[in-house]
Amino acid sequence: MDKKQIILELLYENTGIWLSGEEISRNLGISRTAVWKHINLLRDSGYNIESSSRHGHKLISHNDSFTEFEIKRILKSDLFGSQEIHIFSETDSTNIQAFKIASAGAAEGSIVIAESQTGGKGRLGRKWESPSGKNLYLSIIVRPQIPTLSAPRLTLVTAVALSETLDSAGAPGHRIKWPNDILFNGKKISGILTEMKGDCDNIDFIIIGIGVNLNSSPAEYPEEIKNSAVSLQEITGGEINRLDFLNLLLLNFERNYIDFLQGNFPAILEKWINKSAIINQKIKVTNYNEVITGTVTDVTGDGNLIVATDNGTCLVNSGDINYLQETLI
Ligand code: BT5
Repeated sequence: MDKKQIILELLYENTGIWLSGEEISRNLGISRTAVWKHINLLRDSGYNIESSSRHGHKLISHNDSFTEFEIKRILKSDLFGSQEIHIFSETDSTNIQAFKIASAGAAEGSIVIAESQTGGKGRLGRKWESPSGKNLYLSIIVRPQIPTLSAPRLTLVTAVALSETLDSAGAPGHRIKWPNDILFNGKKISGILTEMKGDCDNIDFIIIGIGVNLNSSPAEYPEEIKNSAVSLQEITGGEINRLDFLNLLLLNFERNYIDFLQGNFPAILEKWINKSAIINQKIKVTNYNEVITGTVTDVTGDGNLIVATDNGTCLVNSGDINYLQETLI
């Protein structure tokens, strides 16, 4: 561990208490001038540290930016976040970076986080707006030993983990929208983009990309989505601690993912169906140039929709849906 990290640990152990420069310098075997240098570097990376020539140094707070130290300090999950952690202040897309890292061999449980994305990806070449320093842009690397055809189930597993996290973070009134959105009062708070490397027989890895609007405000979005996006802060009225949210999300994801690997997908799907309230909904499905309208009568064991239309029953396994008669849950 480098000296800066050790000083940080000492400061955390003594949060709110003065720690003399002399004690730190003795502990680390470095000069007091070197201690000041490290303290200043910590300030630059978002730590609010009070210093006095008489008393020494005291940690007051941290500004909520993502650092490996903070993530490791806060995470309670066993696997996710325990492997490689890559943090970018700005990158094209955390999914693109995760894909590169996974291709180079990163283990299951590795994560990629960015403060901002210049090319945040949605599905089908769409864009995910990613204002800086406010939200969560996360990609998780998984390497499940499952048939390739079961891979799309992971989007539903992730949606359930997100939904449980939003329940405890102050937005229990949200709704999962098939296949990969989370809405609150009809506005989008989160989206999931699952990408895979593998062939018909074998999955090499899957990247689960999650974007959640945590502290952004409408002013930070382009005109097209100003009225259709919402953040958790707007819902709860208070600032969201992004590290706490990340911890909760990874814990919920880990629990559901292990459940999924152990063959309990039906129970996860049931939670998904409840939170999507999709059964009996009248919907319009757009899939490239094809549009169908009808009523959802059931959800298959894989999370596909069975839709009764005027021309018979259809199985819907991709596309975008719109509710024709909005029923709030
Ligand atoms: C999604 O696509 O909803 C998947 C979004 C996944 C984003 C994460 S961020 C971390 C990781 N790295 C990436 O590069 N991506 C993932 P889709 O269902 O296609 O929805 C995209 C549409 O949502 C856009 O066309 C906009 O209408 C809308 N949109 C874009 N940004 C938004 C935002 N921040 N909040 C709400 N709606 C947004």
